[in-house]
Amino acid sequence: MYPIRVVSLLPELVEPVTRSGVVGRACERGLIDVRHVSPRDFVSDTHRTVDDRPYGGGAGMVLKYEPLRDAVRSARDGLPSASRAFLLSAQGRILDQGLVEEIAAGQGLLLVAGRYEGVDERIIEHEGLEELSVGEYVLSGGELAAAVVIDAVARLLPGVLGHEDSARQESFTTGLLDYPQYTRPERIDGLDVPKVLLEGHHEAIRRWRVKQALGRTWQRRPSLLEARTLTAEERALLEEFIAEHGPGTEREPPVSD
Ligand code: 9D3
Repeated sequence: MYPIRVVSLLPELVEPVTRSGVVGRACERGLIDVRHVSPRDFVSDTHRTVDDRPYGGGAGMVLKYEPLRDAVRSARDGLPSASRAFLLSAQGRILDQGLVEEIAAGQGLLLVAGRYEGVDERIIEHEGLEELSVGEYVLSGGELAAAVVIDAVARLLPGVLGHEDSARQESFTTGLLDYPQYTRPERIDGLDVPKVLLEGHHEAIRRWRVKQALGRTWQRRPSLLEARTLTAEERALLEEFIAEHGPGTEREPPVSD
């Protein structure tokens, strides 16, 4: 059982991911154990105050150190001491599949979700938190980011995915964008399923899929191809794709700074 502890003022934003779908089933089957701890349960003043005004002035409020520290300590109780511990923060390292794999290879996970304008900075050092972002856009707090981390990590844990899906993680198209998928009917609104997929020639289907995955990656996310050494077959299939679709127009514009 892989333990996950979430420190958050709004657990109701995280909980849906633990109730439905792949993660929901993993929870039901006891493969992961997600528990929530609220900083509000660690304050005793009449208004149960968890936030305060920022030193130095400015807009918004800051999550107070003490309730957060006490919630983190409580959440850590029973977690293996080697567990990674993250503060979800727009200032953090951006999550990628490599980090997801590292987290899933560990023994447990602590996630701290901030709210308001942020948390008292001292909590990061004192509790040894790593800061983690889920991408270059602005959220209203860390809870949805925590849900993203839980979902991405849970699907890598032993037994969470069925045999078919876990085999797919090791497939010939890993590190590439997905090839297109189709299901019945064969023709709808004048749109046809590619003929090769209907003919039952499994080797031809495999080559078509690799070609599509390579072609789409080349068109949409060329940086993924640069990070990958292509086999002779892959190079040939990508050349076919480019010959059929033509270069130009469809590539990502160069990144400017
Ligand atoms: C624009 C940044 N701040 C301006 C002073 C305000 C602010 C925006 C968003 C302060 C906190 C937040 C809350 N964001 C998160 O907690 C967060 C986040 C995100 O916004 N983007 C990507 N990943 C993450 S992880 C946590």
